Amino acid sequence: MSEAPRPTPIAEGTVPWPGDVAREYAERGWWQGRSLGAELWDAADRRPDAVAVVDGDLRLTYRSLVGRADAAASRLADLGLVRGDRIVVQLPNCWQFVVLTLACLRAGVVPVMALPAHRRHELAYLAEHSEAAAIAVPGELRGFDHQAMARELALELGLRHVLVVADEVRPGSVDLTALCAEPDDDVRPRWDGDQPGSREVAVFLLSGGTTGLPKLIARTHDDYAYNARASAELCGLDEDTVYLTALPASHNFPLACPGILGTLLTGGRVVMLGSPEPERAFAVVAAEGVTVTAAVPAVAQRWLAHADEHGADQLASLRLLQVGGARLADEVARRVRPVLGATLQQVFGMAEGLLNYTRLDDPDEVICSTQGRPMSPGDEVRIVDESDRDLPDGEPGALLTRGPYTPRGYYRAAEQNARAFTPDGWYRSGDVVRRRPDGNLVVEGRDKDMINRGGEKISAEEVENLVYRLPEVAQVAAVAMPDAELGERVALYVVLRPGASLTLDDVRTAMAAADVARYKWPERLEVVDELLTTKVGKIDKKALREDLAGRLG
Ligand code: OOB
Repeated sequence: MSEAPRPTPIAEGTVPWPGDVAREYAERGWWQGRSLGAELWDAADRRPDAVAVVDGDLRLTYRSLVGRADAAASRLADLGLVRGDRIVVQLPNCWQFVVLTLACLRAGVVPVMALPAHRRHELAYLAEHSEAAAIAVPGELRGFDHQAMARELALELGLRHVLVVADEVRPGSVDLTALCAEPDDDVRPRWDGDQPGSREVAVFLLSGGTTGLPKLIARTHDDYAYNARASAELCGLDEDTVYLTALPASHNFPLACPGILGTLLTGGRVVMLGSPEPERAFAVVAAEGVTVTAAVPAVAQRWLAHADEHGADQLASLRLLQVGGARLADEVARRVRPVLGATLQQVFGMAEGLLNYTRLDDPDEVICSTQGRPMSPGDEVRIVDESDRDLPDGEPGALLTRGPYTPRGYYRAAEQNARAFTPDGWYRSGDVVRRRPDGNLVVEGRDKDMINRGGEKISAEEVENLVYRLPEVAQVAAVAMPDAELGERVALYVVLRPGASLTLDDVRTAMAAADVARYKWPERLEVVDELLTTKVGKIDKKALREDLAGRLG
């Protein structure tokens, strides 16, 4: 193994934990000083013949999984992609996602975890901001030609490679399925190239979005391995665990809470499924004996409705249903065990780090009416008023946090960091929570300008910036519209220029033309004479939300 003499190539732009804090995290054993790759390969070596990944008819043993990932690391190196390079990864839930991610973790190539729903608008920004060398996409997905989009982007931005999972890989693109194939004579059996240090960046996650442009969260090997390992332990994962990945795999929740990485660290089995749609998902749970899965509240509600109609016999093996990403209504929470037969775990987490979980043996009252408590004894949580003064238990306030898996700043974002982090490194989550005397947190709302559409986070500012491009628009505000199915959808309040007219369709057409991910497209338009403002003249979003509630009846 060659020790890299050069400095960490991408430490620039990240905000490290202070030295004494990092030392404590290491001394307490939370940071193990090893790369995620090293930890995963150890786990694989303990159970080489056990099935690690299932995708449809394909079943990969641990031996095959790490063999393929090692081979993929070599093949990436042959393409000139080495430690410190970034790849924008936009893949659906498929086995290639797992092999590519493991290859990256092994060789120190950093995946930028994009969503399948993203389009040029998002991907161009992510590629540029991360200075990506390559992009990985499906050929076609839900009728959209990702390969064509990726090749345009590559040309425009000078990406060196387009990696594609498809039956038909066009000349000039790299066949990602072949890249993830079993080792052949051309590649060394075990990756013996550069390996990343534990304090280096393992993955870039995307922030939930409160600013005009999404931010990248640089999660290190030390912190992300702890995130996955400690989550796996808290959730009682073991070698018999069969984890169903039904949410988009590049989200922190299904990736590492404990998700794919936590399951693989424990020697369990990961089942990849393209969508959480209940008919398919229930059948796969039954066929594969799934024991654990993660859902957002909108998915949990669909599963409950499906079970109401067709029963839940197919879910007999399901032991644990994790629900998070948005507030789960207490009434819905109370139906999970009786209807689906699984223990509910509420998860209040964030890609920025802090994870709160209800514990498996908590009383029903805690599981059904709180969003749990921090995972780690190293997690620090403060609940504060507008002046950052600590509030007593029981009083709702803004959540601030620091800890062994919560980085101290976004990547290359000094200006946003000044707002989103306090000078002594507390992350301002933007959530309004209350702490009960038993330590559990209840999410009461939020003070950040974001719309949570079925767990997908949409920055109001980003939508507003896009709408301001329309010549008809004088003033715009994007606000959350309550929705029974998804929790929230995007609604717009618009003041038009004199004589102009505008319909919702016009706005959505403009969003499509700007290649914006569809989940961000507004779903209601209110044209008004003026926008309600606060005493200091800022647009009053709270008043607008109340106005909208009135109009919706
Ligand atoms: C998860 O991560 P992100 O980064 O997509 O979004 C984080 C935000 C939180 O700040 C909060 O506003 C909201 O999503 N949220 C919840 C929640 N879980 C997340 N709000 C109310 N109740 C909950 N249970 O969403 C995420 C990351 C890891 C695990 C689970 C969820």
